Amino acid sequence: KKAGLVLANFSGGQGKSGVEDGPKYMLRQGLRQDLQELGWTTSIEEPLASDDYEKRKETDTSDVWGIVKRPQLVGEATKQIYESAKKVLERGEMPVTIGGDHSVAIGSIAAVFEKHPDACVLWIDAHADINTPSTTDSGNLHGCPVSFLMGLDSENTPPSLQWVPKCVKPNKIAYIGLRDVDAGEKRILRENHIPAFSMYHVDRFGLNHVIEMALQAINPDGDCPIHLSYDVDAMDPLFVPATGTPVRGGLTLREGLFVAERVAETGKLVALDVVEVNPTLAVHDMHVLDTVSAGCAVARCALGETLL
Ligand code: DIR
Ligand code: MN
Ligand code: MN
Ligand code: MN
Repeated sequence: KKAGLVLANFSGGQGKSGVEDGPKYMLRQGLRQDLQELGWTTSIEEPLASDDYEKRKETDTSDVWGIVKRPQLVGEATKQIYESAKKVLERGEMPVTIGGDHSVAIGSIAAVFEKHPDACVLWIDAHADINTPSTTDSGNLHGCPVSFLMGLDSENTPPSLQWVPKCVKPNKIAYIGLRDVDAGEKRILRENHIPAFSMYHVDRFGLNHVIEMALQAINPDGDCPIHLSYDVDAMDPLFVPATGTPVRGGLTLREGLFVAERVAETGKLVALDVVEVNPTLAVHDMHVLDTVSAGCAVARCALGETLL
C-alpha cells in the first residue's frame, strides 16, 4: 500500500485566494502520519513548485479566452499535475491529489485514465463542474473540469486545454451531493444521460442506496478501477465552512465520510482528489479546524480507516 500525495496548491480555477493553502493545512494537520498509521507508505509530489502560479494569477490580466478566466494558467498547472500523477501511477502508487480548486482534477483524472482506460469516476460535490466555455456564467474553470475530460463542446476548448484527453464517457461518471447546478449543466447532464444524484435523491432514497445506484450505473460488474473526486463542499457548510462556494443543505459530516468509507470497501479505489479546502475563508479558527479536519478525514476514510 503506497500513496503518492500530489500537492495541487492551485487557486487559478476560481477567483478566491487561499484555496492554494489547502495542502499545507492538511499536511500540518497530520495527514501524512495518519495515512502511515493506516499502513500506507507515502511520498510527496510537488508539481507546481517550479513556478509561482499565485503571482501569475495576480499579475497576468491578459490570460482570458472569451469569458473564460486564466485558461493558460489552468492549462499549465493541470498539465504539471497530470505529469506528477502519472509518475505516481507508474511507481504503482495511488495518487492522492490535495487541492487546490477542483480544476486540478483535470490533471489527476487524465492521468488515471491513461493508466486505467476502464476506470470510472465518482464526483462528490454540491456542483456538477460540467460547464463548457459556452455555458459557464462565472468563467471559472473549476466549474468546467468534467466537460474537458468528456470532450464536450470541444470546438470551444481554449488552446491551452486542448492537451486534455477526452477520456471520460457519460456512463463512466456519477455524481452525488448535487444541489447547485446551473441551467446549462442540467441540460448537459440530461442530454448525456449522466447518472447524477442530488440531495433530493439522498433524502428520497437514503445515501447508502444512492451510492449503490451510482456505482451500479458506472461500474455494473464491480470490476472497474474507481477515481473518487471529492469536493469538500459536498458536505454542509455547518461542517465544512471554509470553502469557496458553500451551499446549504448538504451532506452531514458522517454522510460525507460514509461515501468515502463505502468506496474504500469496494477495494477498487485507484485515485483520490480532496479539493476546495480554503482556510482563509474561515471566520474563526474553529472553522479552519473543522474544514481541514473534514478534508483529512475524507482521505483517511477513502484509504481504509474504519470506525471499528
Ligand atoms: C458554478 C459554481 N457552477 C460555476 N461552480 C462551483 O462557476 O460554474 N464549483 N463552485 O465547485
Ligand atoms: Mn496564500
Ligand atoms: Mn467541485
Ligand atoms: Mn463544489
